[in-house]
Amino acid sequence: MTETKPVRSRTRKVHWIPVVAGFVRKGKMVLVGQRPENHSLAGQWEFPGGKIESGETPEAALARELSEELGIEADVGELKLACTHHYGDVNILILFYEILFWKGEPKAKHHLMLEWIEPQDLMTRQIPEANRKILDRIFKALGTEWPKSR
Ligand code: DGT
Repeated sequence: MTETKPVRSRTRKVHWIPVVAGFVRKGKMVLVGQRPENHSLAGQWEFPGGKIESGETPEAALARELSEELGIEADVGELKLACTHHYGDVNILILFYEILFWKGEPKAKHHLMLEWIEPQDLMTRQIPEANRKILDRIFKALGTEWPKSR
């Protein structure tokens, strides 16, 4: 009788968290929010958004997050950028959508503070490493040139 060896999978289970974020635009400006104290990456400036819940489409998740965080009714536009990152043992996939139209005035219902900034101001802000490492792609998605002095 021939001995059959157990087949061992080489793939380890990886924990992925899908996240959506919005490039909320007003002319050249984009909206950023400062992450609250009791959350990871506290004090860092991010694009509003959050985790996709089970059964949600990414667009519905972003519309929900923008309603909860900013109190606006957003018309979720084009998917502009996707990236991955890992923090410790967690992997995140972030989908960035353009938000050109919405109802209501954004208010900081979740963030410490909201600010409309020029994309180039992201260079000098404390932003999540997931965003820092793709800043050139973020600038491109926002239609901004990578500063020549770098
Ligand atoms: P956490 O991370 O467990 O403290 O939970 P939340 O509720 O603060 O995080 P949430 O729901 O905003 O999830 C977004 C995750 O994606 C969080 O780990 C931070 C990360 N992230 C990286 N860049 C961005 C960004 O530009 N916008 C948003 N909204 N999240 C970002």
